[in-house]
Amino acid sequence: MSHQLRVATTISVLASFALSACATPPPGLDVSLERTSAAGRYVVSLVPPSTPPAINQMHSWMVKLKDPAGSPVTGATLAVDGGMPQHGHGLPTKPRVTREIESGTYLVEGMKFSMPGWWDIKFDIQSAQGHDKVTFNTVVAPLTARR
Ligand SMILES: [Cu+2]
Repeated sequence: MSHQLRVATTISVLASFALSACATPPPGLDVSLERTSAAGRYVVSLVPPSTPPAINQMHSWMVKLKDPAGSPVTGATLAVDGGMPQHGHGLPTKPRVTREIESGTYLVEGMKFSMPGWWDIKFDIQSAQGHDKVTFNTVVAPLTARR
């Protein structure tokens, strides 16, 4: 093996190690797309894009809000936050809920994931039902890292 080739091999091994370390979520991570909010005021469903977005591709999600009896919650105000708990950084963008598409279904614009791995997505919810919070986990796969 030439010296040059050995260096290239070492670099690619290091790079793949860094990538796999970055993309290993904790075992048993709950990635369910429907959750009850912390105080039980809402049942929240997260609707990701039908095609997983590429790394660094701007995209939109939908959030559906229901009360515990199953009726859509309209006229809510939602704030979006999140990040990578294993890396200690937040979202690379400031996503916003821009409008209510239909009764109880809200559009979240400006979502972007800058690397594969475990991300959490948090919503702070305010409506006539009261204030509450919910956190979702999502794992961005390295295979979607098309540019
Ligand atoms: Cu990260």
